[in-house]
Amino acid sequence: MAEPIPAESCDNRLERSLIIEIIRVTEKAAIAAARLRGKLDDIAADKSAIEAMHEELNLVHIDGTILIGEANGQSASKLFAGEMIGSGRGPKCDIALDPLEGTTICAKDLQNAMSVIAIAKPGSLLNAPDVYMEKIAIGPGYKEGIISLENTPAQNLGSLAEAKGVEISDLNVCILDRQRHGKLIGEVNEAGASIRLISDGDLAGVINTTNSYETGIDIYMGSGGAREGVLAACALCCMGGQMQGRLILDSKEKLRQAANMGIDNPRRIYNLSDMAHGDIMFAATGVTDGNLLSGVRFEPHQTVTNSLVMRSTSKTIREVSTRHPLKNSSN
Ligand code: VTB
Repeated sequence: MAEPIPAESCDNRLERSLIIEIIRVTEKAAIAAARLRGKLDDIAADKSAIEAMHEELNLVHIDGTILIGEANGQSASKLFAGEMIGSGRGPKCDIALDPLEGTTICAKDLQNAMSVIAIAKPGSLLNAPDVYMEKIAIGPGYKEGIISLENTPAQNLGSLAEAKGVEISDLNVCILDRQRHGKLIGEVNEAGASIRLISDGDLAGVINTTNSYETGIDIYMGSGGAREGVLAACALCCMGGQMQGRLILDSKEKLRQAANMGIDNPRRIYNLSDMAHGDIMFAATGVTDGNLLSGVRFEPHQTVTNSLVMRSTSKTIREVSTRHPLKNSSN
């Protein structure tokens, strides 16, 4: 008979076999979302991914608490922050997740929609409210502190160009295509860098900085969801890189929400390790095709998923392609 799993078995580290368990979770959510790919219904796609992730995550042997989850009260009565999740038989952990990062991308079948989860030892992730976050990120291999939210875009681009031994005009900056970024886009353009404007999905935008030769993206700048910011920090914690984030608390309500979550300095700049540190596992499965991951492929007899799974402690990065025989593909 199988031994029960002792809750203390992972006192210092999360059990590494959890890696394979969390891929199942994002695979399942990605397949569910991909069935609604290109159907122009972002709410249905999101809901489908939430349901699937919720079901699968509850089978994983963890005693988990969702820290970064779905916004409570929207399509999500599941996977909201504060929800206890997992079988309860296993290590205590905090979870950040997004069953469908890029709901609109999925609905329009554009690039880089994915299903994402990160699990961490309790207390290792920033408990971020559902607001925007200013972000700046670069990949690994540079001297610490060469970019900062306190610098102008031109200063950051100058430092990065110098560190890379190139001209600013050789750099490509990923920015979300939003009106609020008008000033930033103008300054980056003025400084001479190229810009890759993305319609959504700044998590992929940040991750893409870790492999600039392949993705063509050297640096991420601009504001997006704070929760996506924490997920991006989890990914960089595993892949290496630098990132800063600052919450945008531009109303009394948001300030109150943040204060209730223990954020006493609303202008604080969070470094990568303030947003995510320690023992973190991160998994992402592509929903639509992207330069990071291929999307779910439905074939006559199988469904194929592509995932990325990583651990901060070992810094292993695995690319997992899974073939799900058709009868199991919705299991
Ligand atoms: C941001 C970004 C996400 O949606 O949350 C964005 O972080 C929403 O921004 O990656 P707007 O409110 O300006 O539309 C994504 O792009 C996709 O979830």
